[in-house]
Amino acid sequence: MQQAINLIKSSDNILILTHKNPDGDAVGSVLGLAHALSCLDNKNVECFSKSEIPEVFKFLPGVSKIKNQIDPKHYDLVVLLDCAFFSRTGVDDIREIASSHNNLLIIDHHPKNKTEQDCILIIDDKASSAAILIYNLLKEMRIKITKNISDCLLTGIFTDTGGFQHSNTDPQSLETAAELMRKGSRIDKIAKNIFNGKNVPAIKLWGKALSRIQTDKNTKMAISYISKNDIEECGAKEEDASGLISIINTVSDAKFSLLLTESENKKIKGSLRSEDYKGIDVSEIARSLGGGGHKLASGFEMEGEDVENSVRRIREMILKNTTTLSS
Ligand SMILES: [Mn+2]
Repeated sequence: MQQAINLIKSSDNILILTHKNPDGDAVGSVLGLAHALSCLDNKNVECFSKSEIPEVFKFLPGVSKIKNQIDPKHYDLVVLLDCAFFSRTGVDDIREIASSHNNLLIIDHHPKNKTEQDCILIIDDKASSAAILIYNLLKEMRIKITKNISDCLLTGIFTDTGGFQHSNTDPQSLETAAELMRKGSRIDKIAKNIFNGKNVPAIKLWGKALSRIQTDKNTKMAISYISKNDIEECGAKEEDASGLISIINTVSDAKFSLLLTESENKKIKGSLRSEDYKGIDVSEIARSLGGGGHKLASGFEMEGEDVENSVRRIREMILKNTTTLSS
């Protein structure tokens, strides 16, 4: 931690970036850290996300600071948040950044055995969110937590714990949330923006996916899908499917749930969820399909154009590849 603090203090030009398809923790952590470092003297802080920031997070203060292009200049420090590999940021030619910075700091809470080389790490896979790690870092640096910082970090904790409902909700998450509420942040406002700000096209899209949920005896999963056609017909956006997997995951007699989404450029995106008491590690399934993530929330991406065919194909692959299903 001290090494990271020294590095931050001695860097003037700092670039903060996160994984593509950023979630609330990614966006909240980037902005929380950016607000905090911008308060320090003589720091130029820039933020990057390859993907557009989902509409539901646009209430966060300073969201327009996140650019989707990197200014190709020299950075003293690049901070990678909520992931441990440049490849996760979706930047095509990573050498453009990698060669232009002196130091790399990774702050992440995903379980892993590898990270980028030659970097300073703040990694804790017991932490419910990257936002908690940022909070601890700022406390250690004695940076005053402003309302802007706390809104961003609380959003990160709130979303990564599924609104304090997932099994990663621990005393540290609640204590940190309480601290952030004392700075003036309000969970009800965050919840309203994230869960209750749905537009009609998004709800219609959820309806389509929910109406075709199937449970599968062999794989023990609840599965549904969204095609590009659905998104078009509903007048929705791909990001409107975010959060839907949690509803599919409420099917009681399934061990885990899977939502497949046909996305741009001939890719099928898969989101996997389970619950602690169901005794399954979905990250194992995700890894067998070329993805990764947490034990109870993982994802993968694969080539494919036809989502209905992919449902069949992926079901077979899951049956073949996964040993935990027999447990
Ligand atoms: Mn996270």
